[in-house]
Amino acid sequence: MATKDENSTVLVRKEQKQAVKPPPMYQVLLLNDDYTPMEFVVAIIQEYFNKDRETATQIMLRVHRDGKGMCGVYPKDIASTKVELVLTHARKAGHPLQCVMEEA
Ligand code: TYC
Repeated sequence: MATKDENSTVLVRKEQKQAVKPPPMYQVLLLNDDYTPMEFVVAIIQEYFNKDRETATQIMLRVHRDGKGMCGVYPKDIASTKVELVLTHARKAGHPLQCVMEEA
């Protein structure tokens, strides 16, 4: 924005630095356990993380092998809603599946 001082000199304000950072993003992870059926985990990944069956199977197998695996990256409120939906679904079905979020 341009203004004038008392001598009519045109003063041009320096461009302000961007003050607003993009919101932090959160990874949603599934954790392995010995009891939740593989097929149930695949269905969960398909339903809540919009993956096709093949991708969901790969993610499930990674969790099974490595102990945890990433299902997606989202803004905080969406990540936390997904965690809650997954946990509610798993508990209703009687499975101990664990789902957590961490800053990406
Ligand atoms: N380990 C489980 C089994 O052998 C399968 C499993 C995979 C469980 C991923 C949880 O997040 C998980 N039935």
